Amino acid sequence: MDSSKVRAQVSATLQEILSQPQAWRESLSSFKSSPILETILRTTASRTEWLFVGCGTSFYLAKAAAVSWHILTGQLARAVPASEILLFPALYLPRGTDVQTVVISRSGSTSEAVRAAALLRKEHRLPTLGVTCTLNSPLESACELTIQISSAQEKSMVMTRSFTTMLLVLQYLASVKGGKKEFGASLEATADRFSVSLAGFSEKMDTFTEKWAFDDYVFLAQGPFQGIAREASLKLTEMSSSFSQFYHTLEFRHGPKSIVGPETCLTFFISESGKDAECEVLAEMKELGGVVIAVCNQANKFITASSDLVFELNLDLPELATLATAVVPAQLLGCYAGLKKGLNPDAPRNLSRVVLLD
Ligand code: F1P
Repeated sequence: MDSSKVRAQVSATLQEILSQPQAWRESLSSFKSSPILETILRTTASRTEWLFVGCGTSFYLAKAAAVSWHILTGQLARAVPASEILLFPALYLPRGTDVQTVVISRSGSTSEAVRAAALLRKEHRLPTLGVTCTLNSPLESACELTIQISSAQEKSMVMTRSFTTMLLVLQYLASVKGGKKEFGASLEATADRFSVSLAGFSEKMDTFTEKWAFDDYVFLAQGPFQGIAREASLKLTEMSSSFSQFYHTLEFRHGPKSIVGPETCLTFFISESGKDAECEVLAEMKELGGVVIAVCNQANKFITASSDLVFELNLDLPELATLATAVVPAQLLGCYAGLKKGLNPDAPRNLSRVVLLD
């Protein structure tokens, strides 16, 4: 067995990536039957606008949750980094609207997130809902209500299953709020359907990273997948200390494509509704010499012809229910690219598990 495989076996991060379906199953089932679900629905019944807040991965989760909230409930929803709430609150808190805030933090201790929750609640008198994987956290003390998802907690520094699990739980909440029962059932089916593909995805990505070496990574997506592309880019940077960028897929033509060459790895998250236009960009970047990874529900002949590696989710589920699964190939890419560089994805350079400020 080669050294990267040996190290992969002891990588807590890799084990957590591979344990995601189990965490999804447990967390959705306990959230569904928890009294907090009814309490949240009752106390937020009159809210018309939702503001999702977080830092780092939890901010990208806020983005994916906000877009899901809007689609499933029809209500206005936005996502902002906690730092914006602290530095420029007036930009995000229009007077006279009935805003529900949701502050997300795996640790429940990130200073900016906890301070933003306190500011929103105490100074702006806005209702605050915390979402965390940690029991008895400072975030819980700062918020009126808290969703705790302890079965998604991680040993690792880098957030993987906590991201996907918190996203699925927030999407489930949105499905109940929006009266979309079937969508809720789709989320519950995700774990069983996706677990069939996960080990194969991991092997494919391991082989791919062994073969290639890149200077730059790019993650491209449109619509509901934008938050996923941003999180994918962060995973790659954190675990492999590599340069990585994210754009809306069609925006990439407007300048950024100048970096494309054989040392550039471009990952496309292909949506169903934007598939044709996104596939055109994918083919163009292949023509320019880039190495292309496609993540899609089902590949068409254009994707197959122009990609070096294809991850088909193969989920017979609504597109929005596939967001959490779509990020998994990028989690694997970050982990295996880090191992190949001789790094330890469990202990990324310069990072701490929580950013605590004085
Ligand atoms: C947020 C976060 C992580 C990041 C880093 C520091 O943590 O920014 O996304 O990987 O290790 O913390 P949290 O507020 O969700 O606990």
